[in-house]
Amino acid sequence: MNRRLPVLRIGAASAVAALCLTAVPQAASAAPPATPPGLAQQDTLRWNTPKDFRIGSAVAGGGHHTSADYPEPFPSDPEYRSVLAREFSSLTPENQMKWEFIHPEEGVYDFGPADDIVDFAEANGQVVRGHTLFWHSQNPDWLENGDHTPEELRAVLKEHIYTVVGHYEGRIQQWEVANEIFDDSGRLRTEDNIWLRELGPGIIADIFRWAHDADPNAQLFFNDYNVEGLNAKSDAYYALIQDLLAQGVPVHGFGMQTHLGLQYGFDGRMQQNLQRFDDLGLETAVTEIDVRGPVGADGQMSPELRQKQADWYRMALEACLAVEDCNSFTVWGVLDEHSWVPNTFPGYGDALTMEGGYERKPAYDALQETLVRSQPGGDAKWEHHPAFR
Ligand code: 9MR
Repeated sequence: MNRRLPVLRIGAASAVAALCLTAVPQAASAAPPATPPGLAQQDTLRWNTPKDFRIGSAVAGGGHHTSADYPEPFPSDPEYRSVLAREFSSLTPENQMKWEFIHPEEGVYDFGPADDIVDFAEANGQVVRGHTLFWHSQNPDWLENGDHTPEELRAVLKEHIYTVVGHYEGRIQQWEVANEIFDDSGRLRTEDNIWLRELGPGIIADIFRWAHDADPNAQLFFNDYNVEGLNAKSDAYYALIQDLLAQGVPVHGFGMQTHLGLQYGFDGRMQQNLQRFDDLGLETAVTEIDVRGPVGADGQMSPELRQKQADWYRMALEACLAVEDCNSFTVWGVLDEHSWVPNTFPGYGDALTMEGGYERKPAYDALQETLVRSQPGGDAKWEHHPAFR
């Protein structure tokens, strides 16, 4: 992909809206209606995304949402669904494909909530990122506290991957096959990851081979947090992936979750880091971005911090857009009110790009502006919209 990011700076959201209107081209043939259904304004993230690039969101449900004081928004809230469809071209089930939800009892699968997301995505011209097949967290009790022998565990894992990946064959763009397998010092999680502990590191190659066998068209990813910059953890992935590729293991991508905190720095080498994985022939992606900061009693950061947050969103998106095969950028939820952050980090939050009644924060405007700037002269924004398929 050939994208250019001109130095032109556009400050105000209103300028962005004006730019969107002038930069969006008309279709060369089969002219689209002037006002596409569900897309009355060309003022969305999705509309302004380069045609071979996906802007995504997690779909709230499961996990911390199960104990929240709101009904799960995806099944129950038409406005939530409409914003998802309008703003994003890629969806990731936030929890609904994790082991504890999709495989709650041994040999029993519950595909319902994840099926609903995949159906919705297809109806709206969106792709789906599958999350996740191999992790140390959110595993069901029957697995973590069972008494399986290593041979049985291997069979359980293989059956799970064939069943889940096979169930969605042809419908998942990218699978997060292995999630968070290294700790921050770059050591494999051989204690808290049941599979690595019981089966050893050799299982990593097997799960990629099984997933590829079950869906040869899905792109198979590693995924982790704190790997945006150059550090021991990203170095560990870089070495492991080179090793696996040399063995012919079907690894296709590296995902940077990008859960950032304003109290830490932004590693300015994110583009360089993405590039080195790109140079291995991989797809790369920003898979779960949010940018948290200290909040007051109202749950909000200061305006100054919100501006800094917007800058960090912009820098992450610019890094991705600048790398040839960084083709997907996903925010870890739509609304601050649904975010996992305040649950896990009390006193921190305000981490996403919209709040309340889907009001846009400076971070939203920064993303939209960056998408617009990435394609001066315009590109086929409407291509991924169902109205034009
Ligand atoms: O957002 C998810 C939240 O609803 C769950 O309660 C939590 C449980 O671990 O997982 C959150 O999502 C995580 C993702 O699956 C993997 N990367 C870190 C994310 C934030 O914790």
